[in-house]
Amino acid sequence: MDFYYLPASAPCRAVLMVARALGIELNKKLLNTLAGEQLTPEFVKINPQHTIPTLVDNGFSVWESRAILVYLVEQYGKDDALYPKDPQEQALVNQRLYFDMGSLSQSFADYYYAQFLQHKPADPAQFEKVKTSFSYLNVFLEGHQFVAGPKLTVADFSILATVSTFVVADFDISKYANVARWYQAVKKVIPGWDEGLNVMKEWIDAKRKENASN
Ligand SMILES: N[C@@H](CCC(=O)N[C@@H](CS)C(=O)NCC(=O)O)C(=O)O
Repeated sequence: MDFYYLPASAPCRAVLMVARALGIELNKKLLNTLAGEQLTPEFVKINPQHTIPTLVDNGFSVWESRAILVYLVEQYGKDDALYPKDPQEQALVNQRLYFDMGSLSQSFADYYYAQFLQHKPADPAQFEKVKTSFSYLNVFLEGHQFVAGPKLTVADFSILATVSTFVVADFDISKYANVARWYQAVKKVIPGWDEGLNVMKEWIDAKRKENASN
Protein backbone atom coordinates (compact mmCIF):
# COMPACT_ATOMS: atom_id res chain seq x y z
CA MET A 1 0.00 0.00 0.00
CA ASP A 2 1.35 3.40 -0.95
CA PHE A 3 1.10 5.94 1.83
CA TYR A 4 1.63 9.62 1.00
CA TYR A 5 2.60 11.50 4.11
CA LEU A 6 4.75 13.96 5.99
CA PRO A 7 6.23 12.73 9.31
CA ALA A 8 5.25 15.85 11.30
CA SER A 9 1.62 15.94 10.19
CA ALA A 10 -0.81 14.90 12.97
CA PRO A 11 -3.31 13.05 10.75
CA CYS A 12 -0.41 11.20 9.07
CA ARG A 13 0.96 10.20 12.47
CA ALA A 14 -2.44 8.78 13.46
CA VAL A 15 -2.44 6.52 10.39
CA LEU A 16 1.13 5.37 11.05
CA MET A 17 0.20 4.46 14.64
CA VAL A 18 -2.83 2.39 13.57
CA ALA A 19 -0.89 0.67 10.76
CA ARG A 20 1.80 -0.27 13.28
CA ALA A 21 -0.80 -1.58 15.76
CA LEU A 22 -2.31 -3.76 13.02
CA GLY A 23 1.09 -4.96 11.78
CA ILE A 24 0.60 -3.39 8.33
CA GLU A 25 3.65 -2.47 6.23
CA LEU A 26 3.12 0.79 4.36
CA ASN A 27 5.12 1.85 1.34
CA LYS A 28 5.84 5.35 2.65
CA LYS A 29 6.06 8.14 0.09
CA LEU A 30 7.14 11.50 1.45
CA LEU A 31 5.10 14.39 0.11
CA ASN A 32 6.17 17.81 1.29
CA THR A 33 2.96 19.83 1.36
CA LEU A 34 4.89 22.80 2.77
CA ALA A 35 6.75 22.89 -0.57
CA GLY A 36 3.56 22.40 -2.61
CA GLU A 37 4.41 18.86 -3.72
CA GLN A 38 0.76 17.82 -3.35
CA LEU A 39 -0.23 20.02 -6.29
CA THR A 40 1.39 17.96 -9.05
CA PRO A 41 -1.08 16.60 -11.67
CA GLU A 42 -0.01 13.04 -10.71
CA PHE A 43 -1.00 13.49 -7.08
CA VAL A 44 -4.17 15.47 -7.82
CA LYS A 45 -5.26 12.50 -9.95
CA ILE A 46 -4.86 10.25 -6.90
CA ASN A 47 -6.49 12.73 -4.51
CA PRO A 48 -8.32 15.69 -6.11
CA GLN A 49 -8.42 17.33 -2.66
CA HIS A 50 -4.59 17.09 -2.60
CA THR A 51 -4.29 16.36 1.12
CA ILE A 52 -2.10 14.01 3.07
CA PRO A 53 -2.46 11.43 4.49
CA THR A 54 -3.53 9.56 1.36
CA LEU A 55 -3.53 5.78 1.06
CA VAL A 56 -3.53 3.85 -2.20
CA ASP A 57 -4.36 0.18 -1.75
CA ASN A 58 -4.01 -1.73 -4.99
CA GLY A 59 -5.45 1.12 -7.06
CA PHE A 60 -8.07 2.09 -4.45
CA SER A 61 -7.35 5.54 -3.13
CA VAL A 62 -8.67 6.97 0.13
CA TRP A 63 -7.87 10.11 2.11
CA GLU A 64 -9.09 11.86 5.28
CA SER A 65 -7.10 10.30 8.11
CA ARG A 66 -10.09 9.08 10.08
CA ALA A 67 -11.58 7.34 7.04
CA ILE A 68 -8.19 5.68 6.51
CA LEU A 69 -8.05 4.47 10.13
CA VAL A 70 -11.47 2.84 9.82
CA TYR A 71 -10.59 1.34 6.42
CA LEU A 72 -7.40 -0.23 7.75
CA VAL A 73 -9.19 -1.87 10.69
CA GLU A 74 -12.14 -3.09 8.61
CA GLN A 75 -10.02 -4.36 5.74
CA TYR A 76 -6.97 -5.69 7.60
CA GLY A 77 -7.75 -5.95 11.33
CA LYS A 78 -7.83 -9.48 12.72
CA ASP A 79 -10.88 -8.42 14.73
CA ASP A 80 -13.06 -5.35 15.28
CA ALA A 81 -11.40 -4.32 18.56
CA LEU A 82 -10.18 -0.93 17.35
CA TYR A 83 -13.40 -0.13 15.46
CA PRO A 84 -16.28 -2.09 17.02
CA LYS A 85 -19.08 -3.43 14.84
CA ASP A 86 -21.69 -2.98 17.60
CA PRO A 87 -23.76 0.02 16.36
CA GLN A 88 -23.77 1.91 19.66
CA GLU A 89 -20.10 1.33 20.41
CA GLN A 90 -19.26 2.31 16.84
CA ALA A 91 -21.45 5.42 17.06
CA LEU A 92 -19.45 6.60 20.06
CA VAL A 93 -16.17 6.03 18.23
CA ASN A 94 -17.53 7.94 15.23
CA GLN A 95 -18.69 10.79 17.45
CA ARG A 96 -15.19 11.11 18.93
CA LEU A 97 -13.60 10.98 15.47
CA TYR A 98 -15.94 13.70 14.17
CA PHE A 99 -15.35 15.72 17.33
CA ASP A 100 -11.62 15.46 16.72
CA MET A 101 -11.94 16.57 13.11
CA GLY A 102 -14.60 19.27 13.54
CA SER A 103 -13.68 20.71 16.93
CA LEU A 104 -10.41 19.67 18.55
CA SER A 105 -8.02 19.58 15.59
CA GLN A 106 -9.96 22.40 13.92
CA SER A 107 -9.29 24.58 16.97
CA PHE A 108 -5.58 23.82 16.61
CA ALA A 109 -5.66 24.94 12.98
CA ASP A 110 -7.68 28.08 13.72
CA TYR A 111 -5.48 29.19 16.60
CA TYR A 112 -1.97 27.85 15.95
CA TYR A 113 -1.75 27.37 12.17
CA ALA A 114 -3.20 30.87 11.75
CA GLN A 115 -0.10 32.13 13.59
CA PHE A 116 2.48 29.74 12.13
CA LEU A 117 1.32 29.61 8.51
CA GLN A 118 -0.55 32.89 7.99
CA HIS A 119 1.55 34.89 10.50
CA LYS A 120 -1.56 36.28 12.17
CA PRO A 121 -1.43 37.49 15.79
CA ALA A 122 -2.70 35.05 18.42
CA ASP A 123 -6.49 35.42 18.52
CA PRO A 124 -7.94 35.13 22.07
CA ALA A 125 -11.36 34.13 20.69
CA GLN A 126 -9.78 31.14 18.91
CA PHE A 127 -7.89 30.26 22.07
CA GLU A 128 -11.24 30.11 23.89
CA LYS A 129 -12.36 27.54 21.32
CA VAL A 130 -9.25 25.45 22.05
CA LYS A 131 -10.09 25.53 25.75
CA THR A 132 -13.75 24.66 25.07
CA SER A 133 -12.70 21.64 22.99
CA PHE A 134 -10.43 20.42 25.78
CA SER A 135 -13.24 20.90 28.30
CA TYR A 136 -15.51 18.68 26.19
CA LEU A 137 -12.80 16.03 25.84
CA ASN A 138 -12.32 16.16 29.58
CA VAL A 139 -16.04 15.46 30.08
CA PHE A 140 -15.99 12.57 27.57
CA LEU A 141 -13.19 10.99 29.59
CA GLU A 142 -14.90 11.31 32.98
CA GLY A 143 -15.02 7.80 34.44
CA HIS A 144 -13.65 6.28 31.22
CA GLN A 145 -10.25 4.82 30.51
CA PHE A 146 -10.35 5.65 26.80
CA VAL A 147 -11.99 8.36 24.72
CA ALA A 148 -14.92 6.18 23.57
CA GLY A 149 -15.35 4.12 26.73
CA PRO A 150 -13.58 1.17 28.33
CA LYS A 151 -11.68 -0.01 25.24
CA LEU A 152 -8.88 1.39 23.11
CA THR A 153 -10.20 2.37 19.66
CA VAL A 154 -9.08 4.28 16.57
CA ALA A 155 -10.53 7.41 18.24
CA ASP A 156 -7.73 7.23 20.83
CA PHE A 157 -5.12 7.08 18.04
CA SER A 158 -6.62 10.04 16.22
CA ILE A 159 -7.05 12.15 19.35
CA LEU A 160 -3.60 11.19 20.64
CA ALA A 161 -2.06 12.53 17.41
CA THR A 162 -3.99 15.78 17.93
CA VAL A 163 -3.40 16.20 21.67
CA SER A 164 0.34 15.47 21.36
CA THR A 165 0.51 18.26 18.78
CA PHE A 166 -1.09 20.68 21.26
CA VAL A 167 1.44 19.53 23.86
CA VAL A 168 4.45 20.28 21.63
CA ALA A 169 2.85 23.66 20.90
CA ASP A 170 3.06 24.22 24.71
CA PHE A 171 -0.66 24.07 25.39
CA ASP A 172 -1.03 23.19 29.08
CA ILE A 173 -3.25 20.10 29.34
CA SER A 174 -2.71 19.73 33.10
CA LYS A 175 -5.84 21.86 33.73
CA TYR A 176 -7.89 19.06 32.18
CA ALA A 177 -7.29 16.26 34.69
CA ASN A 178 -9.03 13.47 32.76
CA VAL A 179 -7.25 14.41 29.55
CA ALA A 180 -3.87 14.52 31.33
CA ARG A 181 -4.51 11.13 32.95
CA TRP A 182 -5.62 9.59 29.61
CA TYR A 183 -2.64 11.13 27.78
CA GLN A 184 -0.14 9.55 30.19
CA ALA A 185 -1.88 6.16 29.98
CA VAL A 186 -2.53 5.98 26.25
CA LYS A 187 1.08 6.79 25.34
CA LYS A 188 2.02 3.54 27.11
CA VAL A 189 -0.29 1.37 25.02
CA ILE A 190 0.28 2.89 21.57
CA PRO A 191 3.78 2.04 20.33
CA GLY A 192 5.43 4.66 18.12
CA TRP A 193 2.98 7.36 19.25
CA ASP A 194 5.73 10.01 19.14
CA GLU A 195 7.26 9.13 15.78
CA GLY A 196 7.54 12.39 13.83
CA LEU A 197 6.44 14.51 16.79
CA ASN A 198 9.92 15.96 17.32
CA VAL A 199 9.84 17.24 13.71
CA MET A 200 6.54 18.97 14.47
CA LYS A 201 8.01 20.52 17.62
CA GLU A 202 11.07 21.80 15.73
CA TRP A 203 8.81 23.29 13.05
CA ILE A 204 6.60 25.03 15.65
CA ASP A 205 9.64 26.39 17.54
CA ALA A 206 11.13 27.70 14.28
CA LYS A 207 7.84 29.37 13.31
CA ARG A 208 7.59 31.02 16.74
CA LYS A 209 11.13 32.41 16.38
CA GLU A 210 10.36 33.62 12.85
CA ASN A 211 7.18 35.38 14.06
CA ALA A 212 9.02 36.96 17.01
CA SER A 213 11.74 38.40 14.78
CA ASN A 214 9.25 39.99 12.34
N1 LIG B 1 -8.94 16.35 7.77
C1 LIG B 1 -7.80 15.94 6.99
C2 LIG B 1 -6.72 17.00 7.05
C3 LIG B 1 -5.67 16.77 6.00
C4 LIG B 1 -4.79 17.98 5.82
O1 LIG B 1 -5.26 19.14 5.87
N2 LIG B 1 -3.54 17.72 5.54
C5 LIG B 1 -2.60 18.81 5.30
C6 LIG B 1 -1.25 18.46 5.87
S1 LIG B 1 -1.37 18.14 7.61
C7 LIG B 1 -2.46 18.93 3.77
O2 LIG B 1 -2.43 17.95 3.08
N3 LIG B 1 -2.36 20.17 3.27
C8 LIG B 1 -2.12 20.40 1.88
C9 LIG B 1 -3.29 20.87 1.09
O3 LIG B 1 -4.42 20.97 1.64
O4 LIG B 1 -3.10 21.17 -0.10
C10 LIG B 1 -7.27 14.59 7.52
O5 LIG B 1 -7.47 14.31 8.69
O6 LIG B 1 -6.70 13.83 6.73
